[in-house]
Amino acid sequence: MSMADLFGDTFSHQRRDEPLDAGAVLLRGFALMEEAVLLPAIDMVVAQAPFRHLVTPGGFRMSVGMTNAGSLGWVSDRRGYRYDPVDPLSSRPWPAMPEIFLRLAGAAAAHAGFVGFVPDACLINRYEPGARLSLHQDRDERDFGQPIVSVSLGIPAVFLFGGMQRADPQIRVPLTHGDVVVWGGPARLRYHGVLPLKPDQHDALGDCRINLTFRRAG
Ligand code: MD6
Ligand code: FE
Repeated sequence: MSMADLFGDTFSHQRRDEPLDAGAVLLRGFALMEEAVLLPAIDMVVAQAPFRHLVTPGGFRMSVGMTNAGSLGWVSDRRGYRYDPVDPLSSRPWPAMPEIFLRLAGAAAAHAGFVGFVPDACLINRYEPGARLSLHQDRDERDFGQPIVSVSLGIPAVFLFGGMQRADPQIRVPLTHGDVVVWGGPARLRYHGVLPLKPDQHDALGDCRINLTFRRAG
């Protein structure tokens, strides 16, 4: 008999693993067991480095609010996309990666078969209703052999998961509070995005979705 059978849903948090494709797996509810520690840790980061709407190299204001934790942070401006050790708003280093972030990202990666994942960058995205993330590849990191761990919190979103070419067909993956996607190997450079968020309410996070994406950037 497994632990989940013994303790039922209280301890298993209705966790389920769903392979999305080679190299990508959706761990439903994986972040729920650490929720009580995770949400205050996000608040700590945001208090030091508030969400801001970055501008793309093409001059468009992104609808998603962004901030970072860790020794490197992802930023965009008229000059391009890059990882920067300094928050351009404060001219200070990004807030340190909270212990719980490292623990959660490492555990999810290991569960998906990527043992020893130690992220140096956590991009924190805040979506309000209507916010979206257009189709893109994550290719600003140095080593594509390292996976990405993506944690969804708050109101639901529809994740678009495409192919290696922008024009390839996409599958739509609904993501809800506590879901974790681990993405690496042959999936590492696949195009992906997030559809415009529908208005909704979440008990802990109100009318927004927060996504943490962990990378080994440097
Ligand atoms: C988001 N995520 O879910 C945006 N990138 O809000 C991403 O762009 C992403 O979830 C690479 C791998 C997983 C992701
Ligand atoms: Fe991405």
